[in-house]
Amino acid sequence: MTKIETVSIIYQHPKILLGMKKVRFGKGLYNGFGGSVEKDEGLINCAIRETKEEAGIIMINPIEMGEILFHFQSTEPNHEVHFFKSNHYIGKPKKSNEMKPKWFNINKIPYKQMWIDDKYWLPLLLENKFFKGEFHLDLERKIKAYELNEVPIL
Ligand code: 6OG
Repeated sequence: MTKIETVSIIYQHPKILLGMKKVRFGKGLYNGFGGSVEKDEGLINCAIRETKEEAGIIMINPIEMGEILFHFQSTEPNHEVHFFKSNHYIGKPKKSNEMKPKWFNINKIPYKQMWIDDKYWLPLLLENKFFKGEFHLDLERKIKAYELNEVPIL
């Protein structure tokens, strides 16, 4: 089984908006906003809905920058994650039950408190590069193997 999910990063140079995840998968880590795509919902609609639910803001013109397939050594299903970037939004970021939003300067991204894969794809996203990849994580959620490539267009 494969779960299809989105992650959205708000980028207003020189800052990005991340959220501290308070529940479930990735609890205690900063990540973009997102979650699983619902039945009959497109990727972009999922990205917008999840960001609204988790950070209270409406993303304007999110762009899909990358796609990564994650394999886990546990019973966790594979995650096919689609990464979006948006430079504009409506509203004011506020905390929800799932996430506590916080701005970070791009020179001070808290990679040590993020998923191990983030330091590979996030710099590409911030440089406006499209990417596609696959990561295999072990039981300690360290990287066993990975492949990540820039692609001309997704
Ligand atoms: P819920 O299923 O709790 O949302 N996600 C990942 N993000 C990163 N950086 N690395 C991963 O694999 C991920 N696997 C899933 C997708 C889970 C959220 O976490 C993202 C969703 O936004 C190592 O609703």
